[in-house]
Amino acid sequence: MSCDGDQHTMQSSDDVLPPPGDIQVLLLTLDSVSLSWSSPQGLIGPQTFRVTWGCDGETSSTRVKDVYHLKISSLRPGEKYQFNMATEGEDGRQSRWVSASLSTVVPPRVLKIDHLEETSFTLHWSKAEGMEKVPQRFFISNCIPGTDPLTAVTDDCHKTFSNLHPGTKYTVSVATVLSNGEQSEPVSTTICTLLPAPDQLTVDSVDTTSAAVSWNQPPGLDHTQHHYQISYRCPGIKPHITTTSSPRITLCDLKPATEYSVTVCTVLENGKQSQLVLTTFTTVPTAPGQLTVDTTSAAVSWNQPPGLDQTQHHYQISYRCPGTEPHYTTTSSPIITLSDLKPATEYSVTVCTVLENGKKSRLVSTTLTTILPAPDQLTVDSVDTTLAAVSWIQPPGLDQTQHHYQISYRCLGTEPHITTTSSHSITLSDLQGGTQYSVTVCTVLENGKQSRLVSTTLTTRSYLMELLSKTGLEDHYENKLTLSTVLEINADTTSDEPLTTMQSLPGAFLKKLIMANLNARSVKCMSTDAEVSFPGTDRFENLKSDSANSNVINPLDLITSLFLCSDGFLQQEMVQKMSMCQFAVPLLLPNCDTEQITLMLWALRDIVKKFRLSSQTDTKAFVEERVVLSDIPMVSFVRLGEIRVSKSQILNKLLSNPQQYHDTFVHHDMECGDIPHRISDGLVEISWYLPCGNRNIDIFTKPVAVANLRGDIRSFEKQFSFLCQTSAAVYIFTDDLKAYLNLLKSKNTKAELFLVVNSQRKSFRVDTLKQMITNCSINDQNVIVKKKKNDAEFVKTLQSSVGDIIENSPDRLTVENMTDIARHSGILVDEDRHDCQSARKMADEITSNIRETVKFKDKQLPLQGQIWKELSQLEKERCRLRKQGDQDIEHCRSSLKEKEEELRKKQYTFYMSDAMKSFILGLSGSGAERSYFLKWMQINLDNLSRQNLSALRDQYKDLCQNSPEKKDDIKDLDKQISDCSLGLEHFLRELGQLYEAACSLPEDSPQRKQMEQLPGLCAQMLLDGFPIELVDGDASNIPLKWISAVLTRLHNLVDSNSKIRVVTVLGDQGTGKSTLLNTMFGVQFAVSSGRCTRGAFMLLIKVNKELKEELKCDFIMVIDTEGLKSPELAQLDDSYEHDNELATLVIGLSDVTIINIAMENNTEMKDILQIVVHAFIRMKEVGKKPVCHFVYQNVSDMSAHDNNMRERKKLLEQLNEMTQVAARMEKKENITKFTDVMEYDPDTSSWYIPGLWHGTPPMAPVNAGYSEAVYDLKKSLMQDLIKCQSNDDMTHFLKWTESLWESVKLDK
Ligand SMILES: Nc1nc2c(ncn2[C@@H]2O[C@H](COP(=O)(O)OP(=O)(O)O)[C@@H](O)[C@H]2O)c(=O)[nH]1
Ligand SMILES: [Mg+2]
Repeated sequence: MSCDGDQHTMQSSDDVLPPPGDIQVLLLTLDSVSLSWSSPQGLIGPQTFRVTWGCDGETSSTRVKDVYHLKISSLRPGEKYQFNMATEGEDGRQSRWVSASLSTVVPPRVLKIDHLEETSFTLHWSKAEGMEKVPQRFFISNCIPGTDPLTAVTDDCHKTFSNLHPGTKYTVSVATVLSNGEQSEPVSTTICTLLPAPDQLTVDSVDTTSAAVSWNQPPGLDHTQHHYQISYRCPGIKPHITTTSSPRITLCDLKPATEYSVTVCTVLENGKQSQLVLTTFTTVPTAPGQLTVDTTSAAVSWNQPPGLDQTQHHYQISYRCPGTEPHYTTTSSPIITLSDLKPATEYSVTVCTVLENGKKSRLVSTTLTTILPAPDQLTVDSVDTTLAAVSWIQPPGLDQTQHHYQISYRCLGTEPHITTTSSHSITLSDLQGGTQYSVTVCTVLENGKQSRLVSTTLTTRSYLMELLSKTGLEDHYENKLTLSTVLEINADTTSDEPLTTMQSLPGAFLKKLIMANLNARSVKCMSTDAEVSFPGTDRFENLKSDSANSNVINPLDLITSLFLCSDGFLQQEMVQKMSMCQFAVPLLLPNCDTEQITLMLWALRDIVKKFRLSSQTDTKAFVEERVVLSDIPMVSFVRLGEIRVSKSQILNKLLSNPQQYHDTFVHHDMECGDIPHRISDGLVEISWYLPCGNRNIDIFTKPVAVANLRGDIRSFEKQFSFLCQTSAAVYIFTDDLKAYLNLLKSKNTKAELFLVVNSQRKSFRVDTLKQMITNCSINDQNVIVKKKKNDAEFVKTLQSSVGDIIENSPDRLTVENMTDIARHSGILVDEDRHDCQSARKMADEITSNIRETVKFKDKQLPLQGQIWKELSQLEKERCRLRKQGDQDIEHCRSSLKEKEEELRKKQYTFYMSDAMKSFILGLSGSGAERSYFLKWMQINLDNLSRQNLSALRDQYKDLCQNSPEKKDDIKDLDKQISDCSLGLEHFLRELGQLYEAACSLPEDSPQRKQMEQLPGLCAQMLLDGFPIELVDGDASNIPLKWISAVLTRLHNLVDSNSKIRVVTVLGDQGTGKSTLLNTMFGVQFAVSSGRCTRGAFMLLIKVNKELKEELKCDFIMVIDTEGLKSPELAQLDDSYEHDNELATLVIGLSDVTIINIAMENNTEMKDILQIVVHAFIRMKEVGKKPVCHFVYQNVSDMSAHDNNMRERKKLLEQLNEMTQVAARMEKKENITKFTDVMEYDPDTSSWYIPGLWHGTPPMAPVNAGYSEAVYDLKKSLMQDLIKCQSNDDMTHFLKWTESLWESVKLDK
């Protein structure tokens, strides 16, 4: 509390001392005041001051020393006082007075608000304490902050303010004013007027999910900015809050049949809120609602009306669709499922509540529309390359409703095709092969209403898969056809039934191909047209239909699909036979599905070709080469765009020797050649032209390989660029010059490019040709123009062009060396498969160490050498005791036995050689790897001996033919050849000797145990179709222990199902015995002109399940003999005896024996027969009577059979004579004629087979007549086998072999 005071300085008469400084009021109360001052100017040290105060003439005084403040009490309140002050000196001197005045006035207290209203309030206060009696008034100021104050003066202690703004803050201050005009400090307070709440809150309307609420604007707010805040909630839910500036609101999204409370308040701009006003309402229960609607049924539900919890009631429902009478039904629960509705129809449904007394509520209603059902169970029934059949089931409930279906189908990235049908299925046509389609179907009503879509996907068959399934090869796409299944004897083997199904085509093709039949490519189904054209039908009807096309296949497609479905070994066999037929063979095999291309190196690897260069003509020397290893230049022929001429036919003419045309390549004019190929485009075939050394015959004097790409190079760029990099020249056939200028432009090519164009075409223009030549930088000389209709001149031109290329091609690439380029171009190489590679490594490991064959055999295959020969002789001697002289028999035998045992021991001093260890390891591989290993061994060894032996063989042949009298030289050469030759059989022989030697060891010796696995390996080889040596012709012995162990293992391996029939061929060396068997059975006995191994090889052919019954056997054992020689040569050593033994043994073993006689070697025939008769007589002894066939080879005369009737008669007479002589020798007087010892009918058992080659080798294909004649013989053999009585299995065969061999050894 303070009061104002005024200070002023009073002048004194004596102005020596300075007065005190300014006086200040420190504190002022009703009856006291505290003053302070500062020390006088210029004075230092303690001072004394005199202070006087007074009012109304009444004064008081005091003196203070050394302080500068003073509290004065006991003043009267509300009075004005004068204060004076002076500095007093010690000497009594005094400064002048300074003075100040002030009043003891106090403001009012206890301010209180009363009657606060929206626009008014009353302020109360009390007089200051102690001033109750003092006459006073009050000064009041009232203001809204920020505005000018309103002032008033009052005597009362209260004041009422009115006409205020609602909800507004007012500051009111009050000060005391004394009658003398003195005014106290004001005291103030702040008051807020009330804000009015909304008035008359009303619920205007309530619905199921909304309600409208309104109110009046509260009074006094006309001029005040404001809005309203609404909050509403139902029990258990947080309130929703919203605002509005108008005095009404519609609340939405409410729950039906729920009580809501709503509050509203006014809100000012400053956020001040009025009191809340509240109301409640309950939303209306919902009308019936739809739960689910289906095609023929609908579930409808509603809320139980409020308030009926305790009252028995149910509901009545009525529903109808337009134009029908309503259905009525009742339910006690607030849900019902209406069924048997019509699909896609609008229904109206009404529900009312019914009380027990029958009183009904008002109706609530709703409508619903049943769904249009979509087609059911959409199924893809069948798919082929361009067609797909799709079907579905008519959806339920549409029986009475007119409707159809809309089908839409598309493949990725194309516009959908849309079509409609009224049936429940459709066949989509014009699809693309090997493509995925999505298909959707929906139901459509007459009014256009559509159901939801049902969809499915389908993938059309690829052309490849289509073809494979048509030809029954589908399963073999993954699971490749194997050679041994193809070679199996089955019902078709000798059947000549016409082919009726596509599925029979691959089998028929293979059957013919395996027999090297030139007509293999012409296999086709019997024409179905013939069947249906019975009299009366229109013969020309068939001309229109295209149906014949479904049952035919282009030979090229058949070949391609078979190669795609065959394993490496069958591929090799196919290639082998195709090449014998002079068919082109696949070099690059395409798979049009996977778009992979394979270089067929492995498949081609077994082709060995002979040819003679003109320089060799005089010496009769020739070149024999494995074609994939020889650097024969290759020329390729490709096509750009569509062309008129048949490129393949031109090539055939190009390659055909003048005297005889041959279809090397399949072409348009061949049977079925006009059927479009589906899967063979992209195929590159290869064929070789090889000279025979006769200039009058040879088209080219040096060998050349010709490659032919099927299809347009624009689609097969990979193949094209491969050919450009591997060929010496590429001939591009094109008719349309304009179109493809750019394709050749950027070609990276090593080959010389030739353009072959047809000036016969209308589109031919010289200027375009010129432009193309310059554009593609093709040499002017390298354009070959076909100028005439006739091909002859054109072919000549091509031939001379190719001839030039052959002469001048420096870089030549072997097929083997094409692999890098292939891999580089993204072309697979068939030999890259792991099992082939690992097998090759193992084989190479063995054969790469072979430097000199003789040394290698001594070192690595020591058991079969001299020791084994000695052993064999000892064994025979022990039986025959020819050299015994006059020694005691028993003593002699046991000493021989001792010697034998010593030799066995000696055998065992050789540890198993490295080569044999590796060989056994290779044989122990699994499945394909083992077969690859054996094949690689054969290939490698064959390559080696070709190098080593060719010269020796040449000499041998020369000597035999030209100077047979030089017997010693021949004998010497024979030994050399024998020593130098090294084949798989030598390794197998060594296996046998290892085993036999181990057999003489104690049973539990580890070495013996180790060898016990060997027979199993060899048995497996037999099952795999490899030939195994039965008689070692070099030692002229059978390793009996070994053979019996192998056959016993085999017997176990096939679960004792090892009944066998034996077919044997016997005949002079080089008369085509092996070729005959290979042609007949598709087997691979070694074929060679100068081979000098001797002995007998056996090989197993499976009999198919179906035929086992009829043939009464599981296998056919084929025995090929080698090295039977004419007696003069044989007598050089003891080989005559050997041959005799061999013949006896094999005839004894066989059910059917083929005596093979080359017609030109007629004179030698009887010598062989002599042996045979002896053997047969011995057979008679053991109760066996084999069938015998005489096969005369190289007889192509049609009348051979008739012409030779006399010959046959003579032969039979001679045979009978021989038989009698032999019978006498064998002391079998009851035997008088040949037919006593064997089944022989001179007419049916004689075969005249034309020569193998049709034309001049090496370009001659196999004579179709040869193949057919061999086939006839085969059929006859099969009949013999069926008639055969015996029922022997492998163990019988073994016993037979043993006892036969015993008897052979005993023979003197
Ligand atoms: N010219 C001609 N050669 C044949 C005939 N049969 C086989 N050859 C060939 O004669 C050679 C020897 O054939 P091969 O079957 O090994 O006779 P093998 O010693 O009796 O087994 C092979 O080069 C055959 O291609 C034929 O009928 N005519
Ligand atoms: Mg042979």
